[in-house]
Amino acid sequence: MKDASPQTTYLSDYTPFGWQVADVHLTVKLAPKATRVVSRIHFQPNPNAPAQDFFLHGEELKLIRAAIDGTEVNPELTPQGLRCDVPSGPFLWETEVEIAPAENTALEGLYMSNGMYCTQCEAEGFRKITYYPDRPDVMATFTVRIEGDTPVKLSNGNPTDSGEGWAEWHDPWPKPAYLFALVAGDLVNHPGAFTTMSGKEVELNIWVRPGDEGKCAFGMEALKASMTWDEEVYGREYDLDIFNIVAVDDFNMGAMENKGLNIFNSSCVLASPETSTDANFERIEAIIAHEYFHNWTGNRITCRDWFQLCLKEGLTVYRDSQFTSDMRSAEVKRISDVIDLRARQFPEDQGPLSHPVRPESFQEINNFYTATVYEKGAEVIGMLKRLVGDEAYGKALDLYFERHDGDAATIEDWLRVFEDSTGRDLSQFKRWYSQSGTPHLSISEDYADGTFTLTFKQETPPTPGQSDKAPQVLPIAVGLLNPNGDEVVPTTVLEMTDAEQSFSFEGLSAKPVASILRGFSAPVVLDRETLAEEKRFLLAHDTDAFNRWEASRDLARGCLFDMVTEGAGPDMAWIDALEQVIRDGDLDPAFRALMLALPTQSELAQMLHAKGVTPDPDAIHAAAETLRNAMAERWSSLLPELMAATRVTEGYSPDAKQSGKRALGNAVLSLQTRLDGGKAAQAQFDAADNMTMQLSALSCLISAGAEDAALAAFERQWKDDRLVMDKWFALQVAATKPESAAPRAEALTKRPDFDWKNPNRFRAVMGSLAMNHAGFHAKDGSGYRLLAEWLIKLDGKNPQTAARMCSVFQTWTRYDAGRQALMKAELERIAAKPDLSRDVSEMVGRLLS
Ligand code: 0A1
Ligand code: ZN
Repeated sequence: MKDASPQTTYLSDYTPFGWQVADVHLTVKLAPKATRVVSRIHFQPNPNAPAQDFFLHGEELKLIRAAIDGTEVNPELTPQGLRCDVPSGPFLWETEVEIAPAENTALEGLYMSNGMYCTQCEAEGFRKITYYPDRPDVMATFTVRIEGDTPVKLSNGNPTDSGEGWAEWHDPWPKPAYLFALVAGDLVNHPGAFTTMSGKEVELNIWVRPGDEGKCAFGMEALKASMTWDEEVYGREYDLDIFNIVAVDDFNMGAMENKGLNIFNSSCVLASPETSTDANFERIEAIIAHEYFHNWTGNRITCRDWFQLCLKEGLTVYRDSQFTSDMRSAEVKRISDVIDLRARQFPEDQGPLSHPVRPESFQEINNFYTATVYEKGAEVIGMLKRLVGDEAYGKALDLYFERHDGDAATIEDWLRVFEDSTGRDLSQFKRWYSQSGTPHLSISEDYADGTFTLTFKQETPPTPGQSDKAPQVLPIAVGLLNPNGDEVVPTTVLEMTDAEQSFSFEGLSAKPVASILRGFSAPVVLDRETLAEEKRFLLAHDTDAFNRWEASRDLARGCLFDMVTEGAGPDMAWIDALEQVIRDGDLDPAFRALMLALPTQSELAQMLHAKGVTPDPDAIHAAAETLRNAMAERWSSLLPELMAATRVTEGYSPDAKQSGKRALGNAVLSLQTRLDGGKAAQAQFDAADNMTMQLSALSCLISAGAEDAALAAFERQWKDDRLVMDKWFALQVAATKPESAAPRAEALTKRPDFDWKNPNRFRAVMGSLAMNHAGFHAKDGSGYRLLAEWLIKLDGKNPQTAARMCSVFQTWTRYDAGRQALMKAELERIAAKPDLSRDVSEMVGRLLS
């Protein structure tokens, strides 16, 4: 268990470490219950640091021996590390510690997953491996000797030597300890090779458990594509002789960018058509790219301290989204990213967990690997690029790599690069990093004498710890259409800096229709009272794909709002307007599939709350069902036609073209299921030869309540495949009717294969429960209760994953008094758990504050 009295760390308290580390030499003698780690570290005084005690982080370590320049010393031990008197000049520090990887269920530090040794050191896990200044601004070269009887032994950098029972690695690039990695086990590799732009040969490997070799080919191609893309678009070349990826089954997050040795949650790298959906393939491609891109944005240039996390994460997410846009459809990627931002980041920014993209304090840094740091952090970079232009962005990035290679940098460094290379003053722009909350943007329009004027007002509601907000720089991309649908003003980026600001367009022959915030050019909530007729016009004519989608989404939101609040019926005018888009065979099927999805029920709850209506999850669910039934009935003759048109006849490929067709076909299947009770879905399930078709058919059957036979067949077919069974666990809870969600989740937890210590399996059941909006918010509190019970249980084993899942309660103050009381009681029950981890304690504290 971690420290019982949580301490807060502040950005403003930053002080450099008093010593520099010249090099680190580690010998790791592996044994499940008693691994010995011998460290030899050359320290020298840091001339740029104030005087301080020599303190090294270390947690849950058994110190066997410590020595300075060969003489044994007796440091003072605390639960967080050790303090020791040291010479005033350079010295050699040596320790030997003992750790027990087999008993490490927190999956942080050195642990075991299915008999394999692996590490996770970001953010502060290295201190569970040995005593060290475990902070990102201490960078050193590492030499690692691994001893043990496993056939494969890997670490960072290049392999230097090996023999019977040992292997040595050397990483020539100075790095912080959070990028350290070690893997050892009975692994097999899927090999590959890459020639870099300067002609260097790089050996590539994806290491997996025997049996998984057949699921590596796609990941390998994605890796090569990422390496090529980073050379072509950012001029970044790989810098070691070897690049290894390892798949592990027990992992708290998606993947980790350790230098030269990326470690992946197996769900984020293993892929085959039979076991992975199109969405899995796309995600795997993006995560492989993300981790690879970190080699420059994160590793070569790292962060000075953990408050600067967005420096590497925002930029790397931005880079991976550019990559996906280039590999697939930029428009579809943008719409998907905004759906995700609104689903995950907006609730965070608009609730008790709201924090700036660069937080100013934390108790447990692992709680800040959030959608705000990652996804809003990437939006901020997108805005910067929109403001300075593509060419200036490219030049600024060149300067960033040139100026800061080898540095542990800050957001100030990042912005200074843009200021120096463009001559812009970015002091106001910097508020995007310090001010939390989502700005609301309202608009009024005026047309007179050929001049069209748009007046914008921005306002950010208060967030925890920030009651007053200053105006932010907003790039607002606008285009104007004339009444017959032709574009008269192409996309123009207006730069808003004041709380209220007007922009005029002259020389127009008629009042135009404005398409505002094209491409979602700034992460704001648009408060715009537009007539439904104008939205339908944009849905039909906008040249900007994002705004075309947004117009339809807005109509759907408005319709559901009226259904919930006024008992109105479905908006048939919207359904008919949408039909024109869905029928348009010239449009990308992936785009049409996105057009068919309704706003999520959680998004509707947020909208109702923002408009002063207490959201009723059951009423929202009922309205969404009624609307989807109406769509199905209205299009009853169109649906079979569309399904036929999306049929893929050639062999399976996860590429954008085929997966777009399947996405549209499956969106149509879910409507068709409402008409035929699951007949078409059952036929698709029986005939499916890939997971995309099999799983979407199963999902339809579950929604229709006709799933028993298919669920059993699926289980028989896939019971030995852990990742596929995660889907089976998840879907039953996510797609079932609300009243069954909690009972079903509870029943699944009683199965022997509910291995709750595996984060993927835990999330499959509990994460899906939270995704079933009306199910989680069941009026009797059964959803809240079940989740809280399991979070309490998980906290004792894996605080990080438990803490991250506490965020499902982040919207608790939106709901009615009864539900609020139930959720509050569960949060208080969690808070009262004896020995609660620092991770969960911080989350629950913030949720209740
Ligand atoms: N840096 C990784 C994410 C990551 C963060 C923390 C982890 O353990 C606490 C693991 C992975 C990334 O952005 O991909
Ligand atoms: Zn990352």
